[in-house]
Amino acid sequence: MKSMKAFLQHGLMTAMVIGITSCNDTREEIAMPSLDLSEEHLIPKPTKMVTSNGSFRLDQFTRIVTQGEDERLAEVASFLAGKIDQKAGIRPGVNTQTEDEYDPIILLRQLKDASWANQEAYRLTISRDSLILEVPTAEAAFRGVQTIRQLIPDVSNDTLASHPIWPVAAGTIEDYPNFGFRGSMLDVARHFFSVEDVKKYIDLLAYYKINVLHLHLTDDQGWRIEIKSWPKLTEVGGSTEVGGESGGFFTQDDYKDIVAYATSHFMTIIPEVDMPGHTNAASVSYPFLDGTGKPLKLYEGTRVGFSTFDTRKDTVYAFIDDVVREISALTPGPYFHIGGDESHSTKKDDYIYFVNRVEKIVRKHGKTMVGWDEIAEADVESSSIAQFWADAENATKAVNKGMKVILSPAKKAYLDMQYDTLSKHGLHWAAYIPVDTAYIWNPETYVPNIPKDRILGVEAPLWSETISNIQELEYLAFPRAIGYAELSWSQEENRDWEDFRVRLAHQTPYLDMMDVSYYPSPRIDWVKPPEKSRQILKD
Ligand code: TNX
Repeated sequence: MKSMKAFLQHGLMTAMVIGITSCNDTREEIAMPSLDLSEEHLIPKPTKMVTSNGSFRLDQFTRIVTQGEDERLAEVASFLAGKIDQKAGIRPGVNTQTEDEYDPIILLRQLKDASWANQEAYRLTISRDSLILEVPTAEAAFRGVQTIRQLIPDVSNDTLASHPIWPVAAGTIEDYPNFGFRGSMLDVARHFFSVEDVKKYIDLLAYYKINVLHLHLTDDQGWRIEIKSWPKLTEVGGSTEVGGESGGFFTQDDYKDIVAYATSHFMTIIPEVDMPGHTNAASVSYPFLDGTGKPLKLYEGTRVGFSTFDTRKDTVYAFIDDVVREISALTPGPYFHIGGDESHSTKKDDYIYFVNRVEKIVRKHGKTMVGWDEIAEADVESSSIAQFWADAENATKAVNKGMKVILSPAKKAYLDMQYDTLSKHGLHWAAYIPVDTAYIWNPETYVPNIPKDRILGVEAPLWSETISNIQELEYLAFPRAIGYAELSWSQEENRDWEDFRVRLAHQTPYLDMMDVSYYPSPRIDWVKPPEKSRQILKD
């Protein structure tokens, strides 16, 4: 009964395609249902989809095969096998010997021709016996695999054959990202979050094709990354957090673990050491860094703008050189974020001098400098990147200097803003940001006069003054982060709030399977997860 209901939920059988499979030496005729690919609740919305009749047979006989020279393709195939297991309870073999030529296959094929729109572009061709994912790179395969995961029904159909089958809608998908940079930021400084918390956040973001995680590692309230040459940063500066709780920090091994996990999800980690303001925790640990001359003590409040490094001391730059060197050596991604925001206690000349000097240090260690939009006031190189959060004039200044910008407008993209006046967590200094407001804006035109090719992408920051555990993190990040994923991946003409809100409503089986404490916004008609996926969870 249950599975029949699920079957009807998933799509009506409008055409029958007869196939033959072997099952324990007996041949079974399987009539695969015709499902409508365009009705699937994919997020982000793909660039182009064409429906064809029928569906792919995902079942215990399905195997995954890889073709192509990129070594990481097999890694992506194993990732997919694991996720199919998590969702359906069957684990396809990867590159196993052919058992039966009638077995359905998922083929990940690398095609290195010039016709690809982009290094993350992929093409999916889904028919009864094969699901073919064609890609230029393993990275693109990883993005396409997220689409495959979303296409697999939450419950099996147990009436098509004597074994369960998960029919995947047939047709073709051609897809590529709107922006190459699709990010979120997590503030682990105001409140510390564990390696496990960060990994779970990576899991959730990667499912929606986010490919950048920026970690705000230091602030007035805490220094959260071990620096071997300056051990007091974490011993002293890592000991507290907002509200007087006990703080914490990542050892270098922890950080390596996070970086490796991100890499296995084709995600770039951007480390941020916020300077010359937001530096109280560093200055309490090593008072020579301080430029305020005021008494120093650990800080557990939420004010900003009271701290600064001494920008005219060479020893301060020697210290920064060590910090940038140690973190850069552990970071495979191209970026190092120097913060640079809200330096209200730094004189303007000192601020400019500081940013110019730190930029050279970042370059010396092989990284591209990123900073909050205020850095555009300094004489920065055109290859550096400004992250627009508050001041559109700064963003324009940056573009006029030839720099690219990351869009994180606080009024639209700040995950720490409350949904409304009733929100349990969050701030509202920039705006209340309900789920629709978060989605209904165009990064392409939000800042007037910035051409699209100057926009690196979109990043949604999650500041942690008001959240101290993973449930609270999830409450603010979800479901809004899912909307930012679509804003940064899907082309403008494919984005539509009414269409999105229906697809978002159908994310509940996934979010529940992942035990995500999302905010159940009343603006969404949430779909409850089917019984069977709850059952799998319990097993
Ligand atoms: C502004 S955004 C800040 C952060 C706060 C955040 C709270 C930015 C560059 N600076 O220090 O945590 O507001 O929403």
